[in-house]
Amino acid sequence: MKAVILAGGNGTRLHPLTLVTNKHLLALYDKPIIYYGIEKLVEAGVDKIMIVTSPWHIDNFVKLLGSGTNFISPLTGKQVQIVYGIQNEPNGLAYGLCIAKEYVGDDNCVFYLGDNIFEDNITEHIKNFKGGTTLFVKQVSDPGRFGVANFDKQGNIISMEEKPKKPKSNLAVTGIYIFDNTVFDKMNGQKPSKRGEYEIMYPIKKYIAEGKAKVVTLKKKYFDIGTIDTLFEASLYMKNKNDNRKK
Ligand code: TTP
Repeated sequence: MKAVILAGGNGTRLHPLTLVTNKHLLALYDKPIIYYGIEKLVEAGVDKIMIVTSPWHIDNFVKLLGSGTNFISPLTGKQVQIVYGIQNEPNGLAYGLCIAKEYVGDDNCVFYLGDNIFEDNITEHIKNFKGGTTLFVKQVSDPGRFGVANFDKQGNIISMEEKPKKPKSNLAVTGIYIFDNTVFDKMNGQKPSKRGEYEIMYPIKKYIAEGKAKVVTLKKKYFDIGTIDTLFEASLYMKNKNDNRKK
């Protein structure tokens, strides 16, 4: 399966670290943030990736990752293919995904926000994907800051709430999604939201209305690198993991 990694955005909460560079190029312990996502997707069987970023930072991504030379697919034993897309303005996740429309073509795709760090192995979920959308949720202590999905015992999503005041569960929607090819049609005619962004919730709500949205709960460690504190916390976690491996 192909993947589209979003690596644009403003990174305002990480100022001044992101005043002259892109959040996904910052160090998380011993690697740039973008490496972690690529490695997890490659582990899960993805061997073609489009990285969508801003015109100001694309040159640095190309210098760092090139055509994917440092990443070998465990399935094919061949180099992973990395290509690039440009999002002129950080005008929303759905807009970023639309840039990859031609690239994805008739395939399904994993859509991944490059500042998400996760440890679960998602190989089976990609292999067994049967269409619709799969969202990955994670237990958090403050679900009111996130999108929260309400779902039945089979994992079918019934409804979704953005930053709910009274969350019905503590399972937050993360930045890892699998979409079938209809996601692009589902974004047709979309207008920017009140905050001026093309929201990824727009196509997701259509999948929910069709009864084609499922959730998978992540069990292992997960970080969303938005702030200096989460960047520091995730770096420390990776250092401890690395130290324990050496023992
Ligand atoms: P956010 O964390 O919502 O935004 P941000 O990274 O710009 O940070 P801040 O809120 O501090 O300004 O972005 C989530 C992910 O999506 C992140 O990996 C950046 C990416 N992104 C894009 O690539 N394009 C976009 O238009 C937006 C809004 C985000």
